[in-house]
Amino acid sequence: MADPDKAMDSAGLTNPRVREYVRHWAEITGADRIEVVSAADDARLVAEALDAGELEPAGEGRYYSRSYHKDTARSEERTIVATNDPADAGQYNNWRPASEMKPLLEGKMRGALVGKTMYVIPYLMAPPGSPLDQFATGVELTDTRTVVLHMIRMARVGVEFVNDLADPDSFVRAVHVTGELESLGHGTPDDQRYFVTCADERTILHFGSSYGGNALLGKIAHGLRQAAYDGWASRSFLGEQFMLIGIEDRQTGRTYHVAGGFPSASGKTNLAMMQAPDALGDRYHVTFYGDDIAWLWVDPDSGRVLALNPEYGVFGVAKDTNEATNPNALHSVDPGTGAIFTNVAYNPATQEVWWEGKTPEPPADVTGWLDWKGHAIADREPGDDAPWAHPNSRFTTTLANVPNVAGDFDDPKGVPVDAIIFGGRTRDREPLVRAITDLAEGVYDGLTLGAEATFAAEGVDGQLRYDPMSMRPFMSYAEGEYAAHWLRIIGAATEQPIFAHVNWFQRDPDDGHFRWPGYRENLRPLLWLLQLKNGEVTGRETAVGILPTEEELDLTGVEISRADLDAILSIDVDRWRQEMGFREEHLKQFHGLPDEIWEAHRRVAAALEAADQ
Ligand code: GTP
Ligand code: SPV
Ligand code: MN
Repeated sequence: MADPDKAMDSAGLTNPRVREYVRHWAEITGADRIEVVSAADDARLVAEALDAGELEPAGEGRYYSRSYHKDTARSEERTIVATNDPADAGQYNNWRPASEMKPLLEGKMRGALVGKTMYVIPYLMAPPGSPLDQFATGVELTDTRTVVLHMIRMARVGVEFVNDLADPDSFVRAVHVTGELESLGHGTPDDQRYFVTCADERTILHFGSSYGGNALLGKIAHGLRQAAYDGWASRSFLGEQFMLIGIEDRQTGRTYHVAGGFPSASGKTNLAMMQAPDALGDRYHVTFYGDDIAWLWVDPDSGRVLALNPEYGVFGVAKDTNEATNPNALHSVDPGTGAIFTNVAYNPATQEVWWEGKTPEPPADVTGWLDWKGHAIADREPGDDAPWAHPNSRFTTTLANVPNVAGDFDDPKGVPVDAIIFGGRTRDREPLVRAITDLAEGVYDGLTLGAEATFAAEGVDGQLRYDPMSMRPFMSYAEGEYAAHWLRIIGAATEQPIFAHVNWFQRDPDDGHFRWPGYRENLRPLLWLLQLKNGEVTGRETAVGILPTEEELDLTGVEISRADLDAILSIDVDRWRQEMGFREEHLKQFHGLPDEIWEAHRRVAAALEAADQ
């Protein structure tokens, strides 16, 4: 067994409570070696991972990794929030008593690191010095070197973040064990995987995966689930699955900030890395603050809602990322960036990577190419058109590599939020944008956010899989309380952000094409929204919010048909009336939902009843 004190002494880790925690888990896991890591260890760890075959070279200063084939995404059904109060159980958080889950996980982790190294990763989820610092510190313990390398890219890592805590005990205890992936019974009744956040004890215990959201505990488990819980328990902030951008208007010299919740794989990274369309690029510039998580609070001095991105990097979807859709994403993983690609296609001879949509066609010469499972493309049976890359293949890169990163992305004081938007993949009914000026209606809109059910067979036709504020997989306490907390936090601002629902994904029912070109063009409805907030345009009132008129929306250079434009700028009253029934059922599941939310629902329903066809 390792000597934890020796490892911590030599790394200069002095926080007595962290030392106690490391000793405790070193004993339970039986680790042979302990290594305390800092960001400065990156080059050495990369070299070790290359040597061990855990990473492969992907061109100058870039790396490739392949997962176990059943371990390629978060597993919502194996994810649990455990606390000591049954009242914390909600519709989506999969609540269990902490007294049941802690011993179970401890049992799985006991002896799991015999013969292995336990890496100790002290981290900070926030730019240092922010008003939310007390919620941002954590120490992840992991048995997996590539998890360390991802954490160094995705969070600020080093002993300096834990040594001088005002309260030495105020850090999240985040324990991760990958285990023996082949023998975990993925998807069987005997599934051994457990991803547990013991929220009221600020302890995270994840067993059975080395995939991003399951293994980089600073990100999803701490940055979202734990932060959402802490923000509520302390009545002080919101932790949300939000992107965060700046929009600079060079003509007026003003910069606006927009935060937005979109369910997983619904366009946050793409929106945050957006390049203004050519026709607007001289005047507007979009800057990147964050693409997956934002923490929001109210500044008592200015009365504004402020937001920051607690992360230090991007863990982005590779599929369909190309020069046209998202040049900034492509250049954020250029040679020399230290980027890591996971589960894309790889050519060891040329060290190239490829994914569906990177180019219109896959490389014509398939010599040397391996699909994401490591099988040679050249050996495929004729007609085998399985994707080369896993649909959830990802790239990992630090924020500083993102070409449009905001100059002040590292500023701990946060940025004032002008607008909060929600959007999901909705093939009909939802227009391009509808603005909402009332707080309760904005929160109601977030709570009824949804995306198309992935499998038609699972859902009622036209019914969404609701994903409140895009937090369904990350919800850590009961939804009624969650809604009340939103009203409380944003309601404390003296300058309210404007709300909006956006939809880039409406389709033509006949041939299925996207009615709106999306990607870079998405700036246009956002500019309209900010003009509406400034009183520069008035829009058109409807039962479900204010829509832009065609004249108000700057469409210079957009190629869109008359039929498509009419469809995305109008309301289908019949479909909306049907939707209100689904929403009612959805909201009824939440106990303790504030009256303001029900009143908002009834106002919208009544307006729809009164609306013309
Ligand atoms: P997570 O990292 O899972 O939280 O996802 P995300 O919300 O950041 O989604 P991301 O930006 O990675 O986009 C997911 C997929 O949606 C990608 O394949 C994109 O190409 C596609 N996508 C993003 N924006 C648009 C758009 O405006 N229009 C269309 N048609 N597709 C888009
Ligand atoms: C998501 O799934 O929403 C992500 C990626 O942002 S991860 O949670 O890491 O899978
Ligand atoms: Mn996400």
